[in-house]
Amino acid sequence: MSARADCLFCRIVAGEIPATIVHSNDVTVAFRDINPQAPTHVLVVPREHHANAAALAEESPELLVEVMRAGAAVAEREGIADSGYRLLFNTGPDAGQTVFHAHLHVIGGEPLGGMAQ
Ligand code: DGP
Repeated sequence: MSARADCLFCRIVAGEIPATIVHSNDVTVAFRDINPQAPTHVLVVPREHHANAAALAEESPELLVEVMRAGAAVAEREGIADSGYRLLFNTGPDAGQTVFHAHLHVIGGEPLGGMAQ
């Protein structure tokens, strides 16, 4: 799927909006969340536009795997792989999804309570 001019994360991927990039490869980009909920809070996005994780799973399942692999690589690089971290996709408005370009939250760096972000 091609980049969308009205999509915030497409614009970050394109370098049109600044972000603190911590990891990138041919198919994914990872950058720090602007409103971190824990000492480490990174978002991993596919370079291609997909509206949410469910759409990504349907439209490009191999890319979903790459997003998960990038999340694990970020956790290693951030030094939280051994202590543990949360991988989270908010999917749809009731889950609190506010940006409709699939993104994996990588959250950790302290003990995390409950299930919610
Ligand atoms: P969600 O609620 O799952 O759709 O998460 C969207 C996240 O995106 C939220 O945690 C805040 C983050 N965010 C929103 N705008 C920006 C931005 O311009 N830059 C960065 N780095 N993060 C953003």
